[in-house]
Amino acid sequence: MQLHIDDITLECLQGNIVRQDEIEAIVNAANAWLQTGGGVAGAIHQAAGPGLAKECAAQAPIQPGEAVISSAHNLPNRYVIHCLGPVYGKDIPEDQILADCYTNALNIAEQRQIISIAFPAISTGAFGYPIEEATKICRDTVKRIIPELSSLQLIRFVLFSEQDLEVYKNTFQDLS
Ligand code: AR6
Repeated sequence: MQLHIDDITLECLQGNIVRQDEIEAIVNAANAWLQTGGGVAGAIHQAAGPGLAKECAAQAPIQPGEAVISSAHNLPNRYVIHCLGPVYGKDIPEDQILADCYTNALNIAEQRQIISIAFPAISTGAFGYPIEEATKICRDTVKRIIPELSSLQLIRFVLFSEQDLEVYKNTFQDLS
């Protein structure tokens, strides 16, 4: 699914975050220590190689809602932007913290004049955020920030499962 708002293209597709070859920056659903883990963090660190964890160690730990940027090492991308999402029911207020992840990641991308970024569904795996609620926060946050973007041209949402893609498609179609 593709949407065009102002000069920005929004895409929702099913796939693997480490296979977004033409995207300049991919976003990691990180842990506070910016080390490997399960899900997205495991896939990103495995594909990037050990240099990623080494580079990231100096910036850790990060707080829920925070985002930091690193190079992408052996990944096909130029950068990885690492976001620590809220643990659902624990990091309060989780909606604000999740919104901060998207805002901070997009602001860092703008500062670096990045033109394309791909997000996974932050916090909706090990951190337990219900996908429908998380997707609405993602949509509303991106909608709010779009008028401020000048460098980014493509924002892609990469969903691992077909069901999650359906939720994204249904939620984002409200924007068109
Ligand atoms: N590509 C795209 N999406 C993926 C991939 C992938 N390769 N793998 C999983 N997903 P999660 P969180 C989906 O758990 O909830 C880690 O262990 C997955 O189906 O990666 O923010 C870290 O070390 C889900 O919808 O991130 C942290 O401790 C979404 O990506 C913790 O998990 C996010 O799932 C972070 O938890």
